[in-house]
Amino acid sequence: MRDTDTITAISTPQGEGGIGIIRISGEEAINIGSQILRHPSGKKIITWPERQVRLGLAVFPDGSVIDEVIYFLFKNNRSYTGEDVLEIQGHGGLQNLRKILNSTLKAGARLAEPGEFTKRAYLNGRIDLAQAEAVIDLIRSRTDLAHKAALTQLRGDLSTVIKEQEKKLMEILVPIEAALDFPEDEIPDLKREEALKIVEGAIFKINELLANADQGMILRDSATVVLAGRPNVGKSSLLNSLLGEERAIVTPIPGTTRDFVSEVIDLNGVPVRLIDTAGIREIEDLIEKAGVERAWEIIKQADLILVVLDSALGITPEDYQMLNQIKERVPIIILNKTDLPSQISFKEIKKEFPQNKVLSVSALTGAGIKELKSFIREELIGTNISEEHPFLVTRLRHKEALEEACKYLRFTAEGITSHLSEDLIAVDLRAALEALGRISGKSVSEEVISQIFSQFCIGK
Ligand SMILES: Nc1nc2c(ncn2[C@@H]2O[C@H](COP(=O)(O)OP(=O)(O)OP(=O)(O)O)[C@@H](O)[C@H]2O)c(=O)[nH]1
Ligand SMILES: [Mg+2]
Repeated sequence: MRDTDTITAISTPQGEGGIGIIRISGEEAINIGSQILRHPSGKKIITWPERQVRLGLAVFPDGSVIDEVIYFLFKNNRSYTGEDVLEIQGHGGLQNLRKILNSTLKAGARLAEPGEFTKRAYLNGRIDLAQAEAVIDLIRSRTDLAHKAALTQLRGDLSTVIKEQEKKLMEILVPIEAALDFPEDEIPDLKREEALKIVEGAIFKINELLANADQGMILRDSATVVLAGRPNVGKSSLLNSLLGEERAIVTPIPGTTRDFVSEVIDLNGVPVRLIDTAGIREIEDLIEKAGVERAWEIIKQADLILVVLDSALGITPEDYQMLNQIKERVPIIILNKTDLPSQISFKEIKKEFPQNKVLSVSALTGAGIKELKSFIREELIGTNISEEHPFLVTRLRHKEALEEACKYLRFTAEGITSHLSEDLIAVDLRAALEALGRISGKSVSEEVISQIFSQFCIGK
């Protein structure tokens, strides 16, 4: 379904600002502009040159003046949406921009839905679905690396790889389908060796993309890292130290943290949601008990668990109990308070927990914190992601489509080698292409599209 009505929205954040932008897109953009814009002299605007910045007045359709503005027009074949787009830059400020917006509505525009400008860009073929998704990822990116990954996708790197593979696979499918549709024509049999090479090449490429999809999703969405342990071991102090600010309350009283505290930190480009939890212990106090239950829920869901121990106190039976309880999650063991005389031998603990990484830090002095940060980063995304050109699959939607494409390509390859009939090979090949088409948006339902664009902000 393609909406053709003309949409309008304030595209800049709502609040005070030097300027604020209103965008109008659709067939009626110029007509609406004629009703709500005037020359600085107050005269009506007759000519609408493309891509030229003009000074003017924003008015209500009855002629009363709202603001002094500049405006410019992009014609449909050279605009973001692929339609006529009129952009009006007024003075930033809620009242002012709302008045201009109201004027566009009175002149016949409809308020845009979230992401509708980008949705139109997609529906009009300006960008594919993966690129549209990259637009919102770029806006939402929280770190430099996440920003670069989104930009790489926006500029079409993922789309290009997918398109290349689709094109090659079509070279196999088209002659098979032609032979099926026109059996009387002389269409040469499938060149099985060549076809197998193409299919195996596609599998290889897709596996390359899948290899770092989990890391890509962490970059886009952040990973959760939880600080867990007995009361008073220094979890909150560690959160503050990693964050570089006094965010969580720290006291010498065990049971200080009740509800969890969560902050996003930027670990050299990797966004990490760090969560400080209530100290785990058997307790009667209802509030603390609720905090402990919540801590367990967070621990269960975290991508990475850091179990903090008080090295000055030694390992207690509660520490052992906790470490054993989450053994299969292989938590990282953090020996804190190493500025004090230690009761824990590093060697011994390594011997007792050979599967777990052990790190020594002091939240108080900051010793070992830098190393802990690099360690968490490496645990989450490894070391082989390009800093300058992070080309990664960053969405579960893409990962699942690639996995499915790969599965059907393997069937296709098996079919080719086991001399399956061409019509059956074509079934698997079509399924693989359908899965790949979901990434670019060629084969997605209206529902998926709506769901993707509903995550956008209004005006984008
Ligand atoms: N010497 C020293 N003291 C520390 C260090 N880290 C924390 N402490 C102290 O240990 C006490 C408890 O610290 P918190 O950060 O509140 O400990 P917690 O694990 O969050 O405690 P709960 O919230 O009760 O679970 C405070 O008095 C801190 O100043 C450290 O590295 N060295
Ligand atoms: Mg605490």
